[in-house]
Amino acid sequence: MREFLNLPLDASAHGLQIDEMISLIHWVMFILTFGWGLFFAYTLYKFRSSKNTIASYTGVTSKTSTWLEVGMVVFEAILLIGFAIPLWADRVVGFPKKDESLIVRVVAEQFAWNIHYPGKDGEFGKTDITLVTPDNPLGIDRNDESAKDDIITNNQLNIPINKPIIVYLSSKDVIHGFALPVLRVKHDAIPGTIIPVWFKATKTTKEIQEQTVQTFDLTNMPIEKNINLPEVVDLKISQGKNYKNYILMENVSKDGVDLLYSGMILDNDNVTALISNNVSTVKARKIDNTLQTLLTIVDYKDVSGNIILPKGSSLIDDMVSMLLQNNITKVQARHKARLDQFIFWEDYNLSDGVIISKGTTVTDLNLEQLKSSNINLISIALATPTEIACAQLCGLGHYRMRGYVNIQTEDEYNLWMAEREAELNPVE
Ligand SMILES: [Cu+2]
Repeated sequence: MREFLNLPLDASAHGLQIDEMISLIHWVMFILTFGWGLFFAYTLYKFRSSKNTIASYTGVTSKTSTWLEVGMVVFEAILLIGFAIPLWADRVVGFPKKDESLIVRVVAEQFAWNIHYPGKDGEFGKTDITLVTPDNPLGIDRNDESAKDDIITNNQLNIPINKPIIVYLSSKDVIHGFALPVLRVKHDAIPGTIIPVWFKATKTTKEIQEQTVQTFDLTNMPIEKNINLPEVVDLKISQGKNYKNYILMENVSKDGVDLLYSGMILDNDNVTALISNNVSTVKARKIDNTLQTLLTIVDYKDVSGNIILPKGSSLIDDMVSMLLQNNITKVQARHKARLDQFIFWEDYNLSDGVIISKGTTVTDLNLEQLKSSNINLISIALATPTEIACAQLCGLGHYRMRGYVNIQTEDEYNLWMAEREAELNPVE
């Protein structure tokens, strides 16, 4: 069942229990759905109208269905009392000893994770809401004795392996969901409350990365296409119509004064401006957002032969307008490979002597270079397999709310912490 559910990799001490619980619940729900489905079909057959022309006023007299229901209640009670509650109790009561753990504060905000380490003294320094600035997101008071050695990081939680971690979770604005999928941690961050969460990592980020290594065959790259760009039309403007999916292709001027500029979207305000200035026709084109997912595979030049859009460019709105203004209406492009969450897991020597080294982010440009050097099989791994995600829709920028956990060996962690401390007290 665990393989079937395709759960993310597990790198925590308590993850197996959670996964087993999830599997168990899926099994039970599968049996329930299947069982009740069969029962439903049986009753449809048994009480079909051709055999039961007159409604029975006594109904079913056997106790089978009652016992079935009682059995289900007992079964679900066992699941809840026997498995789920003990597991939850372990998470909320069985906290590790503070002096054996690393304690950090995580303060969520739209749209970032602020991490606060207490520093050498183990005491979190004072924070003050009036001191909050973009440079001091937690409003830490550096004049406070215990605040002097505190370390603050943004979207980066470094932790040592095999050591209990206690996170004091809170939020500055709305409810966020602190989620560490590979560590099987998920808890809401609620403004005004501090919620302790604990876990222990059993694999380093590097080890997890190693497990995500996969081979990618460049001959499977998305297929090349001939794309027709949207047509530039003379658009008649009239009151009350919606032109929002149109974009201007020429400046609009009246009596030598520019009213609107090329590239503007014909929203209600712009249309009103046109109408009140008696402009009835404009040059415009439709917006096509699907073009952004494409990359050009040849260079595009203007009439004098200058490259205006090199091979490998994204067909974003401005570029599409520029091509159309140069009377280019068709382009050769392919879909982006969408591998930007991966890094290369080997060094590659290109034919022109350039080396793409292990750890570099996979980009479409790199892939083109590899392809032209006839390297087709590449080895890639997830760049941040241990991410901090927000599990609550907390606003329009919610999808940007990403941090990462860096699970390190104890030595690596101590070194990292020493570097942060040195940054705090630069040697004169
Ligand atoms: Cu959030």
